[in-house]
Amino acid sequence: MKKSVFFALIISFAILLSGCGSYSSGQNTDMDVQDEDKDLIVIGFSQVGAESDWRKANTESMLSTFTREKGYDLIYEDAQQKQQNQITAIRTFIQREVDYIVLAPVTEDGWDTVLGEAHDAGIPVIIVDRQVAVNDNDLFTCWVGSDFELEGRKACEWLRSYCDAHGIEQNDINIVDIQGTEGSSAQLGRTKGLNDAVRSNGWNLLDVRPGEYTQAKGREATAYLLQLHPDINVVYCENDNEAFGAIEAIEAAGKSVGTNIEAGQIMVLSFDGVSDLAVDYCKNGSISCIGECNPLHGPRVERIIENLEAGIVPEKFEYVDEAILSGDDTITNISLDGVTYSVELLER
Ligand code: GZL
Repeated sequence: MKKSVFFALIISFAILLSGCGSYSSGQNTDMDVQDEDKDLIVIGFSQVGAESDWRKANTESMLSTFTREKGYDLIYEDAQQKQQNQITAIRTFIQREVDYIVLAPVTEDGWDTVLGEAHDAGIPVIIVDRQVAVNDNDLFTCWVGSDFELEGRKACEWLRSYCDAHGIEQNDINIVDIQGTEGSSAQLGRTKGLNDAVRSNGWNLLDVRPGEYTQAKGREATAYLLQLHPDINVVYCENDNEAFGAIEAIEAAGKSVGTNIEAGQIMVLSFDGVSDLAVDYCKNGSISCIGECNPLHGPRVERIIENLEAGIVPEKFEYVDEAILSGDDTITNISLDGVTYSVELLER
């Protein structure tokens, strides 16, 4: 038996025992690699976890793209939001001598050493979704994902425009930020988008609490802030699952969610727009505006790998285009830096 297969089995059992999810679309976890398996492109995919609807859709996009029938053996590892599990998975991929590593990094920092090991092993690393902050960008081949700061700026520009259209004074906005996973690109970008808008529009940023992109933490954080700040009129949730929790907390506090903040409703802003529930909430006004965050990176990564297989160098950074969603027709488009973005009206 090949030494690499033996090591793979030992490490795979260790990973399974550690509670991480593990999956392989190919058959090379068998003791002997089948002849036809030798032609498969082996991809090690380290995913953040399964913390949100967005993440599950992102995982599904990858699993449904990289199938054995299409010539791939995808080895998928769910890190359960722990960077150390991702580092362990990457080292496993290196030892299994995969052809490509795809990393969806939980946070930006802490990748130099292990990406250096992959680089030394000559394995191309494709970063998806959130970014990595490394001393040498040659440690990864390319990145594909969202412009998170632009997502935040667009949602805030929608709010600013909505206030103007309804005669609401900008300095009457009392907003709190339910942040995503601390140190992740999505959190850093969406938070910066909000903080810049607070300064330029004269809003009152009353408080900030971690929501970790989950419904439970979103509910807990919002309930806590409602007790501290009874004058909140906007809750800025850094993803939909936090927004679902925030809506529960607002309603449990005897208040109502909606766009009519002049009448005492609390407006909820959010990001992703992936689940039917989020779309329904947007249609009925429970969520006033969603900054779309597109999770379907599977085909994008496949195109990158096809290009690499053909010797074509991919773009170093590839940003995906994303919309602004609302069930309220007050604002039909917004402009930022001379670029106009239409608001996609979700009809009830
Ligand atoms: C954004 C992604 C974020 C989503 C959350 O691309 O990293 O992580 O907005 C997810 O829903 O948990």
